[in-house]
Amino acid sequence: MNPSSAESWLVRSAPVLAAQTAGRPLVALESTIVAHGMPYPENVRTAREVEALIRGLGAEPATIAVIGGRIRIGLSDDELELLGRSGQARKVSRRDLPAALADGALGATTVAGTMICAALAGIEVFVTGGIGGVHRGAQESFDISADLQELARTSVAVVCAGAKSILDIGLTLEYLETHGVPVLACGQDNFAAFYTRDSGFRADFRIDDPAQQARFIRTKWDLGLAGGVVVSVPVPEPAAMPAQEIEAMTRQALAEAGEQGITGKAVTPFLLSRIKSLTGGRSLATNIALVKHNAEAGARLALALADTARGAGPA
Ligand code: PSU
Ligand code: MN
Repeated sequence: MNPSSAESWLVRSAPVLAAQTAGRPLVALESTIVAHGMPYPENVRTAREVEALIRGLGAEPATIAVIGGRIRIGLSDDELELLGRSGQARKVSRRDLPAALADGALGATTVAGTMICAALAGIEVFVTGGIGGVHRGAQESFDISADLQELARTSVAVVCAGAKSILDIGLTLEYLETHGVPVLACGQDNFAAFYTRDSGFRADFRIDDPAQQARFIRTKWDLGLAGGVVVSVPVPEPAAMPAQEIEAMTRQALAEAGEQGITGKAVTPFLLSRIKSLTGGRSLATNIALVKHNAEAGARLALALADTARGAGPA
């Protein structure tokens, strides 16, 4: 890839440009969670609150989307509103990015899509809700999120509340191990499970301190070990869903997806939306709480990473 040819596809917002020029740390945010992961108007409200939290901690948020044939790094309030309420935005992963740009379509970037764009824009930290992963029954469906392959190749730290609990978490961790993607747990030993705190699987490394997380990540990249790092931050205890309840709802939603023949990129939005209805909206409140919590962890990590000079080597 020639970075200078990619640069012509990027449009940075004025605040993002100002932050980058001043050397202030940036935090990338995705837009699939806005367009496909949450209903309107909670999606747009949450997106704005997440941006404000990051700004309040001294980093600059950069929500990423495809608008008018360009990759937009940083959106205005009107653009967020457009993405959140249009209902027409495409879900844009690695596969979809060239088409969305060539067509001039409105595109909401997934974790994979956002990682690509963040890396092109020189942003090292990205906050989401929960990463995609290996779906339950993947031995039949082959449904493995492109997020995992992206983590294997694109050098961005992804702060999340683990992998979404609709997935096979054990297989997701196996996949990440195979591809050399370290999973750092923050605040506990185990990998988080999105709506709940504990997936029942130990993370590879526990690092609570953002400065130490930053050292780990910088060392990986200094060594030329390209690829992402997963930073797992459990949902705050008061906002977590009861594990048994969420598991029962997940099984029901999965069964309905099967009956209705839902496949491909429609699977995850369908499951999140069904679980929201089945829990009477409580899973949405959990999702909002965990994203905000991740935003704080991501802003702290971005500040710490900015303090570790690129390529500086051992202290
Ligand atoms: N986190 C959330 N809600 C979401 C997502 C993440 O709290 O909707 C999105 C991300 O964009 C992620 C996508 O990349 O779900 C996974 O989709 P799939 O399983 O089709 O790869
Ligand atoms: Mn999929």
